[in-house]
Amino acid sequence: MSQPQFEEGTTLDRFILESRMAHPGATGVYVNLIKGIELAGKMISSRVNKAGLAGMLGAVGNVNVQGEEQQKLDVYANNVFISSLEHRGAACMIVSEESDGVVRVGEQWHSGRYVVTVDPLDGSSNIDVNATIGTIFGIYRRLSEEGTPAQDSDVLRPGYEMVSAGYIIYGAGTMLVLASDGVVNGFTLDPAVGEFFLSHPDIQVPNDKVMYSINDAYAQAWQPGVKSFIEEMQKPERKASARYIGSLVADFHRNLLKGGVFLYPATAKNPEGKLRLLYEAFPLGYIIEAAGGAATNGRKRILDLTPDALHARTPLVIGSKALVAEATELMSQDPALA
Ligand code: AHM
Ligand code: MG
Repeated sequence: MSQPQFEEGTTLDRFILESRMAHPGATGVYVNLIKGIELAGKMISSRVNKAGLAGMLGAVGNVNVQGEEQQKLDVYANNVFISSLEHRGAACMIVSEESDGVVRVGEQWHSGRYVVTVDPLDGSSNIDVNATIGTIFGIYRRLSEEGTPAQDSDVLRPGYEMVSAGYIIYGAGTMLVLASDGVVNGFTLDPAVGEFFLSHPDIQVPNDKVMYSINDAYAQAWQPGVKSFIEEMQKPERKASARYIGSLVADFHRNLLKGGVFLYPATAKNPEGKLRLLYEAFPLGYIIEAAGGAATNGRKRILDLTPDALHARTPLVIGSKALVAEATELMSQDPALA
C-alpha cells in the first residue's frame, strides 16, 4: 500500500496523526497508543545512554519466565513500557517477555481497544558491553468487546492479524521503525529536541546483497538443510558476508537496511528454537513483509502460525525474500524436531 508523501523531518507525532486521518472512522485511540510507545522509547533510550553512570548495569538476581537472568535494564524497560501505556485507555492487555502472565492494564483495562506484545529490551546480553539493543512490539486490535475483560484469545492469534508492529533500536543513535498500512518507516530521535523525525521513509529490504547472520557455535547441532544453506552462503561465488551481533533487533535492523538473512534454527536440544513468537518473530515478520521481504520457521510463513502459549518459541528465518526462500526450500526437507 502506498502512503501520502511526507517530507524528511516530519515528526513521528505528525506522521501518525496525518496517516490516521486517512482512515475513515479513526478516533485517535491508535495515535494515543503509539504516543505511549514513543514515550517509553525515549525514556528507555535516555536510560540506556547513561546506564554506566546511573548504576543500571548488571543483573538484578532474578530469573524471568524464560529461565533467563534479568538485567537491571530489562526490569526498568518493562516497567517503563507498561507504565507508559497503562494510563491511556488505549491498550487493554500487554504480553511481555519479562512478565509471567498477561499484564492487564490498570483499572481501565476493560476499555482499551488494543493488545500489545513486547520484548522490552531485546539483546540484553549486550547491555554491559554497550552494544546495540532494542524494544520490539506488536499491536493487535482486540477481538473481545471493548468494556469487557480482555481474554488470552485476544492475543493467541495468527501474526497476520496484527494491525501494526515496530521496534526502537538503541545504537549509535535511537531509531523507531514502524510498519503500518503495509509500509515501513524509520524515525530517528534527535535527543536535543526530544522528538523522533522521519529519516527513512518507505523502507524496502534490498535483494541484491548477500549477508547472513547465524550463531555458528551451534553448527554441530544444525540439521542438514541449515548446514547446506550455510555451506552455499560460504561459496566464494556467492560473495556473501557473515554478521552476527547476538541481539536480534540489531541483526534484523542491519539486514533490513542492507539486505540479508537471519537464522535462528531449531536443534534437537531446542526443537522450537530460542526466539519467541508473540513479541520477537511476529512483529519482525510483519515488518519484513511490509518491507518486501519474508519470514518463515523453515517450513511455513511465520505470520500464519498461531501461538499455543504466551511465551511460545519458534525457529526463525527472516530477511530478503530470495534468501529466505532458498533457506526454507532446503530446511523444509529436514525431519521435524518438534
Ligand atoms: P533476549 O530477548 O533475552 O535478549 O534473547 C534473545 C536474543 C536475541 O536478541 C538474539 O538473536 C539471541 O538471543 C542470541 O542468542 P544466542 O546467544 O544463542 O545466539
Ligand atoms: Mg529478545
